[in-house]
Amino acid sequence: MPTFLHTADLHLDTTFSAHFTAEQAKIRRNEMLRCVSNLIDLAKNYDILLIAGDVFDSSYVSEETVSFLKRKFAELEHTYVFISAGNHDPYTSNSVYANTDFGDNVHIFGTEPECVELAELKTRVYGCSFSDTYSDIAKRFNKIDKTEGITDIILMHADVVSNMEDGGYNSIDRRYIEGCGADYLALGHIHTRSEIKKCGNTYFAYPGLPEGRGFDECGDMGCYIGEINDGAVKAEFKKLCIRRLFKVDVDISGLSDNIQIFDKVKQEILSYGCENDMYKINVIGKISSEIFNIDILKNDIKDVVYYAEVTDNTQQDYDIDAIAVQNTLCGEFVRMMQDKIKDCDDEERLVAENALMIGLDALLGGEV
Ligand SMILES: [Mn+2]
Repeated sequence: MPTFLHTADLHLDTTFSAHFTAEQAKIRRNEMLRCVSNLIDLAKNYDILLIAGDVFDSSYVSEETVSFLKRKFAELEHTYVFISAGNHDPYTSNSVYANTDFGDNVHIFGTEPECVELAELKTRVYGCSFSDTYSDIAKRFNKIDKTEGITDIILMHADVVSNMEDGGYNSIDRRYIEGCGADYLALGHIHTRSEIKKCGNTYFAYPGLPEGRGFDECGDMGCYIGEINDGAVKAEFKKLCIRRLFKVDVDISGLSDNIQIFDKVKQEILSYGCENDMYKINVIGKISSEIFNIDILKNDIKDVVYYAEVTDNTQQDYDIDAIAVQNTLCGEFVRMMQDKIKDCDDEERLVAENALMIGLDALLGGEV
């Protein structure tokens, strides 16, 4: 009955070049190392540390990252470490895996399925690394012959799809999982954590990344910790991330000054996370462009949270009734559209009202 910590997709040495300055990127990369340092400290309490691929973001791995991992793995006196490399860090002859001695307690699976027996834990760990960006290693695993009293774990970077004939990132499907014969299939590849699921007698899960990197990796991130007893997997999520990312829509309709807008945005984003987190703020609603100033908001919000991106998706808030009585081209356009809207059914009305707004934007020189 081994205990385990299951992680995947560490993506160390991510460049972060899309949104960060070089300085910010360096700091963020170091925070990812900090997160993994905490993860390995936590792993000291477990028999097995399972890492299901994409340890590194690419074939470029810094010397600091390699020596950091060697040092931290060496601290794991009573924990076995297993790594099956993924599509971002395939096991090639030039890879870090082929050229680094990570220590006696660390087993990097090769590019053919292998089994390592841990006699004192009555456990067998099976794994295989990607040899290239694309792979179909799952198809080369034989069904496990169950032995009474032995726990079987498969560690693999794989994409769970509805039909495993589709796709090239080592696709597997539910029929495959049901037939593999493992007690636990420890997966990596999908960056969003899954629940611990079960198919036939096999439990399987994606732990997600321990530290989110972009706004498609939002919320709490961490790993699974648990144990396997007589084929039953009990595991729980453990939060590890240093910072969280959130995407938040804030509706500023009806607000009348930029102080009020800032207060509302601040209150809404901090209801999701805290000052140390990172936010992608989408400002929506109807408001006059005379009032809302995105530069003021950007400037004020950067003093409140660690990182914020702000986009303006507000609509111009026109005083339709006032325009309708004007003796101008805009007035004529509004009166014409209002006549049309009167005769519309519900579905057409939405389209016509939208057309009225777009028409006014065009006539009044706003963005179309
Ligand atoms: Mn990945």
